[in-house]
Amino acid sequence: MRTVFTTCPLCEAMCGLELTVEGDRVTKVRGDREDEFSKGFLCPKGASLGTLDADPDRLSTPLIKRDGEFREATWEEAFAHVDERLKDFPDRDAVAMYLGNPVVHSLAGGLYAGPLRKALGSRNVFTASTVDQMPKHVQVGHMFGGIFSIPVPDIDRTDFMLVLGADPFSSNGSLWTVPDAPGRFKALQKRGGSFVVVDPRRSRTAQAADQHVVIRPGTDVFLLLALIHELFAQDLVNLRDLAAHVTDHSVIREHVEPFGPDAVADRTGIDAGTIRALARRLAQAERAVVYGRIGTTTVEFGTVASWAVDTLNVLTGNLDRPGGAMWPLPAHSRRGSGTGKGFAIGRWHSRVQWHPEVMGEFPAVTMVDEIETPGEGQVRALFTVGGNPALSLPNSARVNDALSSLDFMVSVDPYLNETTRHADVILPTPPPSRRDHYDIAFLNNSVRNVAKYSRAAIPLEEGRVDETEIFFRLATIFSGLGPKADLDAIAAFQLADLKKKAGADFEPEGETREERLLDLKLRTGAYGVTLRQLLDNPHGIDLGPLTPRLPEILRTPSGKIELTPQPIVDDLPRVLEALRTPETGMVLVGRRHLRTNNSWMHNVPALVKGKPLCTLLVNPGDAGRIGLTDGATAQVTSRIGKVEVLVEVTADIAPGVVSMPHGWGHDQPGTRLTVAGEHAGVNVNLLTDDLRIDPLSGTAVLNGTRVQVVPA
Ligand SMILES: Nc1nc2c(c(=O)[nH]1)N[C@H]1C(S)=C(S)[C@@H](COP(=O)(O)OP(=O)(O)OC[C@H]3O[C@@H](n4cnc5c(=O)[nH]c(N)nc54)[C@H](O)[C@@H]3O)O[C@H]1N2
Ligand SMILES: Nc1nc2c(c(=O)[nH]1)N[C@H]1C(S)=C(S)[C@@H](COP(=O)(O)OP(=O)(O)OC[C@H]3O[C@@H](n4cnc5c(=O)[nH]c(N)nc54)[C@H](O)[C@@H]3O)O[C@H]1N2
Ligand code: SF4
Ligand SMILES: [Mo]
Repeated sequence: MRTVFTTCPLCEAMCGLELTVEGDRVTKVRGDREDEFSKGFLCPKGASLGTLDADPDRLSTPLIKRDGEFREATWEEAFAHVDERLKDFPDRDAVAMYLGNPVVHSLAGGLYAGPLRKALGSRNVFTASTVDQMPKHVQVGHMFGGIFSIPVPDIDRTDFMLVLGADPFSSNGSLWTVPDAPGRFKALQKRGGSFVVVDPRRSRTAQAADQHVVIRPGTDVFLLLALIHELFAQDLVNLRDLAAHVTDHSVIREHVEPFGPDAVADRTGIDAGTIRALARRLAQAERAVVYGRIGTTTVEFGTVASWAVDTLNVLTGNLDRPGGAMWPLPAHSRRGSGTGKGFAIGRWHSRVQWHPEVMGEFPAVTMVDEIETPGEGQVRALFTVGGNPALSLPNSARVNDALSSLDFMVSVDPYLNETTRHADVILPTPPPSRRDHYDIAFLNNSVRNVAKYSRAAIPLEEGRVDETEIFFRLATIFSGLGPKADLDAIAAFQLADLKKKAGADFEPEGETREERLLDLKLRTGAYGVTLRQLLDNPHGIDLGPLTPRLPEILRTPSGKIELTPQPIVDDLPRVLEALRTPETGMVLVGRRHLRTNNSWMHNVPALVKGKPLCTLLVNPGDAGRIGLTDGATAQVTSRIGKVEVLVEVTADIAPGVVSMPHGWGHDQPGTRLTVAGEHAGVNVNLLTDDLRIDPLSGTAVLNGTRVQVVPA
């Protein structure tokens, strides 16, 4: 029996775990109380890591489909098969790749997702970002110059926080790595501060808030613009130390002129007095911060709304300031120079719908167009990597049809699920306990600067292949080096090159290719931390609270924060038109539950037991009018499709709004998900509309779908 300390890779919170390992099994999971960052916090998902790890449905060897049936294969066979079949697709654009959420949660993804995409050399790259946070990348790209320069709420030092379209008590934070978010919100209240939640649903976070502002879905952009309007109207703008770092802020006033509180009250469902008071609270708090997430990004005006969030942080002088919105500085990153080339989209366009590329990818919703539409450059082969587009993309009935029409498909995934059942080859990734961990992505969003590395809690079994090696191997296959290239030699060559570029005069240390790469990044990083130090500190190293980063963080040509980027200004007439278009009728929004993780953890018994989680929340008034009762089945219809779903009548959802979580619908044939199959639920993306996107970022509109609800 051994105790091993590691980091939970399941959500963005980076909780430290204390694992009890007996033989080759994790038999107990506790929050690591000595973890420098999470101090023992643990949620039910983390607690189930041992069960998830040992899930009997988890694939342990590659599968190759022959004559319609999956057969087990060796890794050599699987890679050789992929290499061979790829020769049928000499046009690289005919081979697409979809990268899903778990890719950002692994060292494999952190180090090799970029090289993998590059090696493939196809323009048809899609990721879960365009059903999630792409508006944030685009907005910070335009304003600050760097697509990853997303400031996060410094919750531990703020006095007032305005939260829109996020439920961190359930999601544990997003684009915001904040272990024990509930504890931190409560601490904020305890020290005399407060927070307000804007949400059409009384979420767990809204229940704990000092004020819950109920909003009509999809209208946060109007509320946010009205708040900016009020800062000017009530003479509350106060840039404090930011004045030297921003372009002319006074011009914003004119842009938000049509969006006064009286003009937006009807459309948002929030009275003008509430909006005015909110603006005052925000401006008058000594330290305040605005934070928006899913309800502000997977909506029609996601990029403008995201811009408005950080513009409020600027106009109240709360950007880059303790207690405001601040930029972390991870140990593997270096400080910037303060200027750069800036950011633009549309360096190339998609073949069918002419969507501009954003961060080198096309909107996930258009993957289907590229598969379905004949002609030169048509996608005929697909690699899915840690993604379940068959459930997670809008109009998933169409996605399913498209996947089944492909000539060749490979999935890098531990499960035979709704997506991978369409694959010809499945390359299974090892369970969490078997892999080394360092959070390349989430340290960028962390509420404190910390560093932590942990080696696999249990060594990988003989003959199994780590995800880092799967990525590397595929990259060499894409590069034409064949299925048996000498990875160590290539890695040594790359490391030498990187060493030279970084001007490093030391030999990076580590037991694996990835450790040496990480050691190089760390030692040339902002703090000069070494891999050795991280190995000696299994609870992580605290590098202190976030510190101001202006102007060094900026990468705009002007060396200033661009307050009115042209693409944002150009989108405002569309926002105004929407404001003037009255909207009535029932709309559908999403939600998350603490015991779920998108589509792929419903196979863990402890997480799906008890009351069904996949229900349609209906307000009592609406339920009475429609003739629905608690426990009844409703038929929900949208432009796209029709589903039948279990009803939960509750005053927690606003009138005129229904809510349904995503990631369910595990009743598809040909999968191997025993437990999830018994708790199938219904796929909400049979209703969401693949034609609705935020054009500035290519992000799907997942909230505010128009639906009709009747008894089934
Ligand atoms: N209607 C609606 N739809 C939504 C959302 C919503 O709010 N409403 N949310 C959207 C959001 S925010 C997101 S991020 C997307 C997620 O969309 P996806 O990323 O497409 O889907 P996930 O459900 O995260 O599926 C993850 C896949 O990775 C596999 N996997 C698990 N662990 C590993 C691993 O270690 N390595 C590899 N290679 N694979 C692994 C799982 O088996 C599963 O197949 O869904 C989006 N879809
Ligand atoms: N337990 C759990 N944690 C997760 C995940 C999970 O599936 N389960 N997924 C992870 C992923 S991939 C992500 S991206 C994050 C997301 O993290 P969050 O953004 O915190 O996610 P949600 O819990 O979906 O909260 C979104 C809230 O927005 C509300 N909402 C919907 N439409 C609107 C709108 O138009 N305006 C406003 N103001 N509110 C609206 C919903 O009612 C909901 O309460 O969570 C991550 N963490
Ligand atoms: S909050 Fe997230 S990181 Fe922490 S234990 Fe739960 S799933 Fe893991
Ligand atoms: Mo996400």
